[in-house]
Amino acid sequence: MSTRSIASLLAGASLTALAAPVFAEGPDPALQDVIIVTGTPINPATETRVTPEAGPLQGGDVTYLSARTPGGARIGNGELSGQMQYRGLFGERLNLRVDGQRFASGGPNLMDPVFHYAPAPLVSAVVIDRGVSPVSEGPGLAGGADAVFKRIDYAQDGETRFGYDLTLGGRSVNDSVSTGGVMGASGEAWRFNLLGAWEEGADTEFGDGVIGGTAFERGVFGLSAGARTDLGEFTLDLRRQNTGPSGNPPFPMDIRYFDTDFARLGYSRDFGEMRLEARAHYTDVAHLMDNFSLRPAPMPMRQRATFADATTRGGELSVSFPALGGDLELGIDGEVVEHDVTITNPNNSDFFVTPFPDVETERFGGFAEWTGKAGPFNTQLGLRLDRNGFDAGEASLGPALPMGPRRLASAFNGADRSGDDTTFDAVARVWTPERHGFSWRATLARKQNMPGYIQRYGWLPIKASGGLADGNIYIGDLSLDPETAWIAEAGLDYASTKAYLRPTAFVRQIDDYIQGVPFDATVGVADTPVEMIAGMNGDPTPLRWANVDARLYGFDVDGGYDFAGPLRLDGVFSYVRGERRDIDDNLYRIAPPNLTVGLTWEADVWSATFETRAVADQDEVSLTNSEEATDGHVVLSAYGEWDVRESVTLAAGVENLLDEVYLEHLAGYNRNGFGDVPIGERIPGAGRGVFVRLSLAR
Ligand SMILES: [Cu+2]
Repeated sequence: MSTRSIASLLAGASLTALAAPVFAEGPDPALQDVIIVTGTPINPATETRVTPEAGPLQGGDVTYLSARTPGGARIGNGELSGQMQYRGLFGERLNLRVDGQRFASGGPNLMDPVFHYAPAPLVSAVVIDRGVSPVSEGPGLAGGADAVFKRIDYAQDGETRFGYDLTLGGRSVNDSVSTGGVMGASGEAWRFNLLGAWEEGADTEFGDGVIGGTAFERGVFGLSAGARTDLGEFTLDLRRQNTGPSGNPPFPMDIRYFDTDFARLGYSRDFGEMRLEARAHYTDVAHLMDNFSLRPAPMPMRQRATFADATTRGGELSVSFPALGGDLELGIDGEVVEHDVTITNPNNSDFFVTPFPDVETERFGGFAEWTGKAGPFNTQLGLRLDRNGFDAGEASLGPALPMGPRRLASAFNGADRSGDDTTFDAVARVWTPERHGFSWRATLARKQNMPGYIQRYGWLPIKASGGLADGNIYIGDLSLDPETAWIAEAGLDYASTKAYLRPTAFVRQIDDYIQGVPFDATVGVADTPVEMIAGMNGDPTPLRWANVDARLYGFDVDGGYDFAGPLRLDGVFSYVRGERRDIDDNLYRIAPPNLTVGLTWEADVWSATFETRAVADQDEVSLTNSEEATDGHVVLSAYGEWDVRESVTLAAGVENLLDEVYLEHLAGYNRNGFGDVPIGERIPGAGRGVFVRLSLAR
């Protein structure tokens, strides 16, 4: 084994085959996994080579990438609507950020989950909070992740620097292109870059034909700038994303557009040993979806076009300074979020209804986080307290709506829709300094999560479930309590010159876990207005959101071994089990046990990997959500990369070598009549296809 590969093993440079972690990056490897996506090395001190991630290009959605990490999985609700699952939790339970910014999605079914706004060509790294997120990053039930954007950073040497970091990719399985990146200039005291991305694809093919409604298009443009002055550092980030018509086969509707604006102002200044940071941010989402333009149109009477808007205004202020033998960070933060949704029929102006009228939630919180040495241990201790308020406006309906919805609307309008709750988080993490290659770690945490606006305010029986895509109609509950998770984890990180291994076992006991339960005791008997309307809308057994008791536990590990000579083996294994504690049932949409192993031949300027991904059956399914079991499968891929010359890297490969037809357990059930997947069947994985990706960076 050469010195280069030893160094790169530690720096993660050559471990990119499975998007394996970068050990020498970030605040501490015990706390975070860093997946380098492409281009710019994050830490120039340990990495000078351009090291594009050599995993197969599976699309522009970075959740394909986070799914390749321990505990990671992807909820497939559309090519641009993938949700990260982490140790069995997904959706708004995870604390997800795009380039450090928190914001609310616009779609009531999360057609635009947070990472919808992080197209892969713009992302330099996905930083995953291992296990639980630190309280300083905001609330969230357990773990989280940040999709960090590429950037032309301040120059180091006093000279003006021009730089770019671009990715050009294509896949044959859906005739897609995925291009974008950043370009700009910087000096020691200033930096400026433009950013942009364009992605477009046709329907995805699989062994038995095409998957209808999987075409997509998305464009982003914006800028990032910073200035270091005598008064401190100022930063500005502006970005616009226009998502065009993009299919969501597991949902009743498809994306017509998302027009979303992001803005952020930042300020930081050092006063001796104290550091002050402040940020103000704004996000505005405008969304239209419908059930007729990207799938067989229903009769004019049943055509629907739904407008949804969301606005987030937020800010953060923190100071950090040495204290008690470590570093103490004290901060306040918060945001005001507005949601509004209107369902229309484009053929009948008398038909409109507001299922989530003028919902407003606000949060104001404070935290204290101390990082330092406690005896022989490295320690992170955090406390967070948040005050959460919520309110909704009055539902309105057009004259074309029948009596049933009218009665429900007037009951909703007569109810007390406002309230508040205090949530409290505590995190304690310890890990030992690395000794003989070993670092032991343990986490204890209590985390809380507010009910979502869908779960609280859904007064109209419709299939808006915050992205569950289980086909059920849901009804909200104004009196839901916050979810409370009690989390324990233990694991170790081992790294030597030849091998690495990072196993973790975890348990998450969740009280007041919010999920659907049968609407009443007489399931299937339409003896309430809700059940009658739900029956007319296609689900005679609707669910209502309720606080139940749940538990998630499991084990995951990644590891690798560098054989004598150019051969290397890397692998990731994840196992998670989710169950109800109050009744005999499983949690919905939990990833089956899975193992990915890559065997890599690594030469000086090129490498080639043969990858096997084995997924077990999943029959621990949720009866409440009518979830279907899936069979296991094995998918083979091969790919490689070549450093053509400095700052130019070419990657290429074949995914699904044997053109296997397989069902992803976490993909939804097809509801789009176009294409070759029968309605009601789980959406299959992509068929055989080649990809190429060219990365240019300097
Ligand atoms: Cu939508």
